[in-house]
Amino acid sequence: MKAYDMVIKNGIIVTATDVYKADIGIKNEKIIEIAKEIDSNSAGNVIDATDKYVFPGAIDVHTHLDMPFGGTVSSDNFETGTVAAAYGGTTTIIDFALQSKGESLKKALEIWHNKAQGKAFIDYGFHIAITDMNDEILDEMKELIKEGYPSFKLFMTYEGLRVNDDVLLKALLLAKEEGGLICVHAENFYIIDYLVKKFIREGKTHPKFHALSRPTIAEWEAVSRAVKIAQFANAPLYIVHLSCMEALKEVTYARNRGLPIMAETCPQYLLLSEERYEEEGFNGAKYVMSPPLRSSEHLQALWEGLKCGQLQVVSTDHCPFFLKGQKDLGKDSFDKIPNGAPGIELRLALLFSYGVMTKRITLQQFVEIISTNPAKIFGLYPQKGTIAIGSDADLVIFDPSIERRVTKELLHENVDYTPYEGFRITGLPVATIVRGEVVIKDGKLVGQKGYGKFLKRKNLMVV
Ligand code: DUC
Ligand code: ZN
Ligand code: ZN
Repeated sequence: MKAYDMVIKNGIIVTATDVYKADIGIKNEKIIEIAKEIDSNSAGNVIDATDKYVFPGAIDVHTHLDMPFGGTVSSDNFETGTVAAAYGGTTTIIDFALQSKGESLKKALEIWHNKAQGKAFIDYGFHIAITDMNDEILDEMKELIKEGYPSFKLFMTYEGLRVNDDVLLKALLLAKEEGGLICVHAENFYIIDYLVKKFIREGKTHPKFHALSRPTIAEWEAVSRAVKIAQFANAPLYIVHLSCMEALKEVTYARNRGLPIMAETCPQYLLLSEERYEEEGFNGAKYVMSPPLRSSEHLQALWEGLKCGQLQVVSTDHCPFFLKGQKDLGKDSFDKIPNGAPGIELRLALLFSYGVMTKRITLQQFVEIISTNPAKIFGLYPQKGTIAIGSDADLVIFDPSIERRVTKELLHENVDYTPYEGFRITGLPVATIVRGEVVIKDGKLVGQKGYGKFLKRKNLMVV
């Protein structure tokens, strides 16, 4: 019997705290040894990682695969979406099981488990998006936290999905008591509703009016309100896809006072600005997402927020829709364009190229933001999110010398465009390993459909 199933030789290991050269020995899905030199004669598989970084598998805590939304369904399912994620170095996703009105949370989970079952190439967990709250749902939340579903999302906007402040307060109080975490999509519904109706009345239907109907003050107000309700409840709060500097200031102010407020941003809010909505014809629809893209001063502020640790995570909010056949549901009016954009595959390459290479963040911060913090916040640490003895052998071998220009053809997302077309990237994953199994190697998919397993989560940490 071999001492190791796999040995990764000569790589530069990067964790949230360290950068060092060592070999990694893997057996039965776990890292069992990290040493200067491991004898690879006793290994089933040897991967040479000379001159390459070895990162803990990246964790994307915000994806929408196979999600009914805006009159259609997001175009990546748990097969295509997890393949694209794996190509990009992501080894775990946490997707959203969306409660339908009048249905239980367990029903939502059953539906989402069926969507994922037998399809995923990488590991996955579920947050539960609560759209219809009552006392039974509060009881269900309690149960589900114990069963490995400790995080819940509430929408403060979107007709049909949104909840009022009383629901937010009840959910926060319960999560505080039971060890769960409430996540919010924070935008003010009434400001948006007023502006959307006004623009439509005035015949302003171009995609750019999507952005103009969701000004930063709508996000700022909702983030500010959510933070204050969390403060009253003495509960931790996680703000998803934060996009503007006013909202960041609210988070920073709260954190500086010691409050357990956490926030993520996404590559689109760091790298794409509102001028994109001016692209010719209907092309601005590619960027119709919520919150919308902002002006360049906001992008700058978000990078600062990452650098200073006021933003703890970069996720993708991957929610792809084909430009032809889906986004064009809103050809005649921006409010009918399904909200969302693809991004699951390029998160590491973009953050490495535009964050690490430009020295906006350090290599260790990069790992913290894409893997360690997501694992800690959402109850996967130290099983995932680090390279340590006993942790799952989820690893990304990353070649920092590869240079590419992004084209849609380079990617594996099931959608007909990428918002990052033409972006220059430096560094790409050359191998993605999930629990000791190679899923991607040298640009080829070698993993097995259905290998990805559902993850129960517990022991959430505030970072
Ligand atoms: N925002 C999007 O752009 N798409 C999916 C859901 C969301 O909140
Ligand atoms: Zn959202
Ligand atoms: Zn989302």
